[in-house]
Amino acid sequence: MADKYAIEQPSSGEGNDFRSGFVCLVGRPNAGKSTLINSIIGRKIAITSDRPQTTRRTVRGVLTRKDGQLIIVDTPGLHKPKTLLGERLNDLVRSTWTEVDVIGFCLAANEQTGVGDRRLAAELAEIQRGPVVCIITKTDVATPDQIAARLTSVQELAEKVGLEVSEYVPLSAVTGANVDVLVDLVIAGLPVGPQLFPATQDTDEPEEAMVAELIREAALADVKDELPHSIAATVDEMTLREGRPVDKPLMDIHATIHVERDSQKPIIIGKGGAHLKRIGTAARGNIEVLVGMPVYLNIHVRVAKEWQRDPKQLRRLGF
Ligand SMILES: Nc1nc2c(ncn2[C@@H]2O[C@H](COP(=O)(O)OP(=O)(O)OP(=O)(O)O)[C@@H](O)[C@H]2O)c(=O)[nH]1
Ligand SMILES: [Mg+2]
Repeated sequence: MADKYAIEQPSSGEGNDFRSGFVCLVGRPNAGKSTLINSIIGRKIAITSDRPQTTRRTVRGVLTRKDGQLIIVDTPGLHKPKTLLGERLNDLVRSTWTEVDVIGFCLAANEQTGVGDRRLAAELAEIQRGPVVCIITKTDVATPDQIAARLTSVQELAEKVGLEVSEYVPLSAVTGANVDVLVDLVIAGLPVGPQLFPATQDTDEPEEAMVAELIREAALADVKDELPHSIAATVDEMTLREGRPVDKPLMDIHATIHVERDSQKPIIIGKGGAHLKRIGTAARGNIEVLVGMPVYLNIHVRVAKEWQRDPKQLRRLGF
């Protein structure tokens, strides 16, 4: 496969200095990993929310430049698991970081260095093979003093646990400040190698999976408390409506939101279906951008009893 795509490799003049490889973003929940991958790729390929533990699958983004190709992998936030789903998500992070060339350790500038950071740093020190870049995120919502203090405490932490940090990069994925600096230095740290994906491809996420995620994101956006963790979304069918004029295509999408308990179903649906309608409208906007045409979206709500703890249900939902 690499050979096939190597033909498409942009010529670099000198020939053999094109770099390629994988970087994964790891960090505590809510550190801003998914927002950062979207900022680097330049469009929404991973969903984000202000709820911790939003990401549940690895999402790969591909950035191709003249000097190299960076495959950037978003991972779930590493946390203390309370359910089988939580354990699976942590396992996914740990299996992902062993397979990449560079690790981007994300820590929010507006938070204090705490126990969770210490645990994660110590674990990274233990598995370290290649460069680890410390990314101090969300600098737009931190004062210069806060950023400096966070940098110092993370530096001290790295020294204490024996984590070798190749670079510290404070940035904001929201304003874009310093994101280019991160990309430049990560690409420079990749091994010389061929282009692995076609230059026109910016993710290998299947469209259906992205649609399901956009529905989950819309549902996460306005439910309270524990409910975010209980929600899963799947796409049952995605087809082009037949008999439409060529210049006016329409996509029919049938999807399901799964909740864990009977009592959660009316919360998602809302009075007279008002809440579900709001979720559908919000999701549809992003889905239409993704698929590039108008969408008819039908969402069904289903109870999958205690799915976060049930291996069979987890398998059905793709975990
Ligand atoms: N102001 C500001 N907010 C940010 C920035 N990056 C992320 N956020 C916000 O922080 C929250 C969490 O962002 P995510 O990107 O979903 O965080 P994550 O690390 O992927 O979280 P998990 O998937 O739960 O591990 C969201 O509300 C984002 O809008 C940033 O650079 N500046
Ligand atoms: Mg995320």
